[in-house]
Amino acid sequence: MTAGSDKTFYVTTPIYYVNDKPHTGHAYTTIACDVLARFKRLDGYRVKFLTGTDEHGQKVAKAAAEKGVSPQAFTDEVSKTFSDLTEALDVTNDDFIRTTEDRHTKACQALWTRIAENNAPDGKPWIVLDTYSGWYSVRDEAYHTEDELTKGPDGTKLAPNGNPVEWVEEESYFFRLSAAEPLLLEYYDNHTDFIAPKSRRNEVTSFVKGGLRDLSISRTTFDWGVPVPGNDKHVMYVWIDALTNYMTAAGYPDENAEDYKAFWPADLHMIGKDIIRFHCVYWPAFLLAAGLPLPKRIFAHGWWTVEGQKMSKSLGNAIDPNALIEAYGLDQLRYFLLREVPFGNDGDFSKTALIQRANGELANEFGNLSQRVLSMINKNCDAKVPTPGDFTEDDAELLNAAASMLEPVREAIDRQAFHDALETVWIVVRAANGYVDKQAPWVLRKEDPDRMATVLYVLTDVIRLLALVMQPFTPRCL
Ligand code: ME8
Repeated sequence: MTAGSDKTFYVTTPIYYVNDKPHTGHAYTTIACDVLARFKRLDGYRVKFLTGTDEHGQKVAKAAAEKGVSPQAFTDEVSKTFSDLTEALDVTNDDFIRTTEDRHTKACQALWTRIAENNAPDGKPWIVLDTYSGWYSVRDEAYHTEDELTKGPDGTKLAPNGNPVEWVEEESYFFRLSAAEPLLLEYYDNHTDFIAPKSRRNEVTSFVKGGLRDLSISRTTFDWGVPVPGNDKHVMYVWIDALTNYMTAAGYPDENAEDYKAFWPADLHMIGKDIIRFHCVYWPAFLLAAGLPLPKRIFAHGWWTVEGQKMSKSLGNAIDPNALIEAYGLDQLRYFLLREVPFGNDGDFSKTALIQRANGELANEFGNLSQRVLSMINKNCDAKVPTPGDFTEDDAELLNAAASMLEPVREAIDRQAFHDALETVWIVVRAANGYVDKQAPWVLRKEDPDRMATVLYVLTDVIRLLALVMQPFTPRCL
């Protein structure tokens, strides 16, 4: 990291539901952000990388009640499973936020107050008190309209993703999301990189064009949440609370805080495609209403299935990343997840594919290249990088390929196209292996030791550059 660098980069994962057991889907998002954070640090940026746990809401209150403990005691215990995961994944987050922290209550209440003080373009306040009646999915902490619901096999009503819903009728504050519609569409139009990939951007735009309903943003039937300022009969709707975490960690509401000035607006919110509506519609609408800067970009990646089925606790097929790390190694898992599927697309997880990538590419291609070169240097060059003679055309070609790899990798990283970055690296790995075979330094050892020294020098330099660029992806073995 460059000390005092004025280039900053702030990247966030979603904050994970505290009472779920971490699985490989969560690990995927976190690893992707870690690669970005590590890459940017190496590239001279001052980085802030945030992850954490989402701890309020009806779902958590219910889970705590089932266990017979207070929600606070419950979250204190289970939040650890996610902070442990960051360690197991060797991720370099700079902060781990828990939404039950005081700093967060302060930020949520300040943001709410600021929105409540403002009027929408129609001259009416953004927040109004009314009554909500409708369907709510506790599992998703999301409201659904009647026409969005589907029917389960036994005739019960279900959310579009199959989760159960319950009827809710209570006094509630509403955020007048409908009044944000033109502001959002204008914002999307003027900021074409705001939502990525492009297919998601189109999806969001057409959703907003289809008309937005006002959003119920407080609840009165339970109290496990941030109290609404000025009316503590209400707690905030958990998504308002959750989304605000990104600003809490940057020091909000202290807009003079060093972190706030350096890191807000965030450069990137990384999310899965399941929570696009919350991040690309609600969150920007809240910030527009508050008159605060919006994050620069939101990238929604695809979804991993396991043998064609959704990865979930209820199906019992959620893959425990710890078990994969134990069986195959962390770097192998990190590499596989980012290499196997173009980032943004869905992927189907299989152990065979993981093994193939790890053995075929990491071990046989890169590992073998390094092993062959380094052991020859060890045996024949006194374990020191040899001094080269004049370079041939083949030498120059390979050196040049390695030296010009960084720019396209950097560009791919900025598009969150990890698969493109890795493919760029692998073109050089393969070229280096081709070069070893052609130059055959083991033959030169006897016939032309000076030429062998040059060949080994060239290869060492190429391996050095490869190792540097791979460090963010596979930080342990390289
Ligand atoms: O949604 N494939 O938390 P969450 C890929 N608390 N990614 C997956 C995945 C899968 N099968 N399953 C989960 C929440 N993910 C809210 C977020 S943010 C202000 C609040 C990843 O614990 C993916 O990134 O359900 C998804 O968006 C996230 O986990 C959902 O985590």
